[in-house]
Amino acid sequence: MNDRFLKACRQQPVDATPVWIMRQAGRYLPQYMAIRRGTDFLTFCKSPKLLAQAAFDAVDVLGVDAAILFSDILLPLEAMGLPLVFEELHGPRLPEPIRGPADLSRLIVPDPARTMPFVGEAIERTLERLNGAVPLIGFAGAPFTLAAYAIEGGGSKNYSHTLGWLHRDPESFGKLLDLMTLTVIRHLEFQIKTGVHAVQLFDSWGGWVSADLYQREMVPRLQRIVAAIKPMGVPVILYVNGSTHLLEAMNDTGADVLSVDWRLPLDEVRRRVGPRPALQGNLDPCSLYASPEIIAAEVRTILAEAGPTGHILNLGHGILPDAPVSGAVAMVNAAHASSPLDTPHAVRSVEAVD
Ligand code: 1CP
Repeated sequence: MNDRFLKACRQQPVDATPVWIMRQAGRYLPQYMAIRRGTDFLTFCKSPKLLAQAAFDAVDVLGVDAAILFSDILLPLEAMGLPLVFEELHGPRLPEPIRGPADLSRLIVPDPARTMPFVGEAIERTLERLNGAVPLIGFAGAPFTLAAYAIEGGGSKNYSHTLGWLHRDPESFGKLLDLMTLTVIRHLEFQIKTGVHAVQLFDSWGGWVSADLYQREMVPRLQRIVAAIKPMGVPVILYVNGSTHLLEAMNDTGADVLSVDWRLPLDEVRRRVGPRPALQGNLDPCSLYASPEIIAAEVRTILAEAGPTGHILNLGHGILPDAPVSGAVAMVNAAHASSPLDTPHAVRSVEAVD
């Protein structure tokens, strides 16, 4: 197996910087659009054969060093008892959101093997399809992001229902976070037992929370998840979008890899978090609209800022639906053209070491 990705998660030396792309099997990829045609998104997410093909196609087209399970962070919410619909133009929606403590009784902590057998079967089929070529990443939403979807019922401009509840009644909000935490632990354990080689927690909306509240309410729950997963021996990646004010809190979770957005250079991230976690990121998703030469130059800058070990190249958030495939390929090629052990540290990193 190509194990660059797993080695980098463990901060071991690699022959070239590993790379994969968040949402690499999404709408920008003609192969995905072709196999999705005629199947609504939720039916697609429960069709293991199609899911395996989608995950495999992304690896095949891009040449990335890891596959990611094709699923969605919102499926466990359906298993918890919240109806989930997908509207072609608007994306996922939860038409019966929860808005306060009285609604908590509508939620259960599901047994994933029973309520989401299609996830297990998708993992088995994806592993078969990959045939050992690259590792497979499993994932779940982080408790806050899942809670926010359950409360808002979909995307939101200001998360007022969610943050309003958190400020008004942190105790019952904490109960909701605990339900999400248990659900996430069971979901990740299920995926790891079925064979994924690493897991990523997506806290896509975590950046909306202040540093204080994140430290108080989110970090203990994320620590619980990391502590439950760690003994299973697979690396845990924590991704937070808009995380500039949260880097220290993210590091306190004990995650093996911190995945960060594009807003800060990685040498600065490294100075803030210290030597221990590996780092994943952090090309601006909009870089992919530039020429291959510009993309390669931006990747080289990131690799120099990241230093020679413990870096996985990725975007700072998911690839956008209209991004050119050629840009994604240019990004992958630029990472593979690197020889990390020969790459000098960025000047700023050397100063930091001094
Ligand atoms: O290759 C892959 O990564 C595909 C697997 C995958 C993953 C990891 C999908 C398929 N979704 C996700 C995670 C996910 N889902 C996240 C975290 C990542 C991120 O921040 O980008 C989030 C926030 C969701 C929720 C979601 N699902 C949205 C965003 C809605 C909003 O208002 O914020 C959307 C549009 C979806 C649908 C979805 N999930 C996946 C795909 C390919 C799609 C698009 C479906 C389609 O229109 O065909």
